[in-house]
Amino acid sequence: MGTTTPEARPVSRWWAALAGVVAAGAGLAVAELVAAWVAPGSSPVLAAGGAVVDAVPGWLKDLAVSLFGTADKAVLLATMGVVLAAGAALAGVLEVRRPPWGQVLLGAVGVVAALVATARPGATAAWAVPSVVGVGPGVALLRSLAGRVRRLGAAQERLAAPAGDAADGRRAAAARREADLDRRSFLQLTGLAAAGAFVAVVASRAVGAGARAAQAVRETLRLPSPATPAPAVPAGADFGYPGLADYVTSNDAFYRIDTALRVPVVDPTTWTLRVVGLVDDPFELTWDELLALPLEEHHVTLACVSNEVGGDLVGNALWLGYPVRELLARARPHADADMVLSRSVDGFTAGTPLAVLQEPDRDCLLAVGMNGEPLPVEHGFPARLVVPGLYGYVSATKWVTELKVTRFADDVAYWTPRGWSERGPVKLQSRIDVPRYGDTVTPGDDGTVAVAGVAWAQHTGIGGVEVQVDDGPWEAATLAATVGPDTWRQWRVAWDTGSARAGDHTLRVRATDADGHVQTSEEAPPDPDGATGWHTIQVTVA
Ligand SMILES: Nc1nc2c(c(=O)[nH]1)N[C@H]1C(S)=C(S)[C@@H](COP(=O)(O)O)O[C@H]1N2
Ligand SMILES: [Mo]
Repeated sequence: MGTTTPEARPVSRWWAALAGVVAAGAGLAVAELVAAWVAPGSSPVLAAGGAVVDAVPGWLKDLAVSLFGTADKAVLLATMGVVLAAGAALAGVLEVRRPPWGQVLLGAVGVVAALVATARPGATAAWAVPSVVGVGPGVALLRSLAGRVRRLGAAQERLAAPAGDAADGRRAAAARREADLDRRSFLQLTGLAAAGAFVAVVASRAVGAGARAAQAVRETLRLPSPATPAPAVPAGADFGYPGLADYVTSNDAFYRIDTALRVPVVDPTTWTLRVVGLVDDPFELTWDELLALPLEEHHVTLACVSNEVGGDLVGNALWLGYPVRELLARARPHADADMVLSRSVDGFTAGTPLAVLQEPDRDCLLAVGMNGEPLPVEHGFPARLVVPGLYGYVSATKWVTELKVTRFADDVAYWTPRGWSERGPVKLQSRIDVPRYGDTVTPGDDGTVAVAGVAWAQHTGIGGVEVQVDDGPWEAATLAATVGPDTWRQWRVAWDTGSARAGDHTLRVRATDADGHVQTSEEAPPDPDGATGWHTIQVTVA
């Protein structure tokens, strides 16, 4: 063997290509398996396919549909498969001839796939995980297979050298044995990788099947109309400014927080809610029984205790459900009970004060609908709790299957031993959405800049919002209309920059609740019971 770059003979070019295809295929199979756990949409194949569909110009899409009809998706996937196989073969040849460029190519494809997946609608950062995890075994396999191909090529070269004397003959026999060994070890590893990839793909189909089934059930589901519809959203509830959070958050834009690595998949036809514990009449409610009850619809703003001042772990939705207070009344709690421990199929629990759930004028719901649809799978399908005025971690159990009436002295909820407060009433907060931190703003013709945001004090309501520029006086904001105290409220101020010199300025916001309490300036981190402080941003006036 020479000291220069090992050159493979043409005969091993096909082996090199095969090495690339097998390595890429195995990596992709691993990625698909991981994707089945992360989220159905995070599959690199589906994400890349979706991106291609979105990027294809209209005329080409029309042409594809007219040529292939409903098979256009299959044609797309097949085309992608061919392109991918060609690229993988190229990576194989590259890796055999110019290591490590094949690995670099495969790695780069993985990185691009990860980026494409995270850019899909509804994607989270986690959608990068399948591609990132798949690249490892793909690259390692490519490296190892290419090494075998290279050795095989070298052995074949020695074989091809003309045999002269007896020593050459022995050398040739040794080279032949070596070539046989190299070939066998290449084929063994290739076979093993292909078998592994096959198992991974079968497993990913099996893992994904449950999620697809639940998704399919959800899609065909028709929820009953509410017996008590929500009051209409008043016309003036949403200023409609670009960049300002919508008064009603769409399901796609709604923040998601839970401990579930994999979204629990619950079949509503087998789902039940058990109401048990310190009650006279424990009972179990089926899905059909729940839907037959008179349902109510309410707008409620949900907030996460982990939300930083100025953060976006808060959203407002229209929830359809049945009052929890009625369920509790039916079970008849004992007088010494003071907590309801709600439990999810995935083991998560929240501890909610029993008295809060029983309040006649607080609309705590066992919710089945969100903004006119069945709950999205990741927001708790088929049923969850929604409690106005309490942070999600002590109230908003998704995929809920049990309400256990108990006592704070006897039971602990999921987050309590992990350092979070046992009780979690939502704290009065306000946020500046427009302009954004660091923006350069240009005053309009009237010399003003629109400053706007949201403020919330669930179940108490917002009474006022004020904005301060630099160390100037607090200026009262105009409040948008609202359906009631359980939702956040938009606010706006026309900041008159006439007196403000062009340059850097600080904007602060503070809210006052409907009871007259002013939001505290004292800064507290989210841990253990919710952040406080005034949202403060820097902007530059051009
Ligand atoms: N099963 C389950 N339910 C859960 C959680 C969870 O981790 N598991 N997290 C809670 C927390 S901390 C919050 S803030 C809300 C968030 O609800 P969302 O994801 O629909 O916005 O769900 C709550 N319900
Ligand atoms: Mo939360």
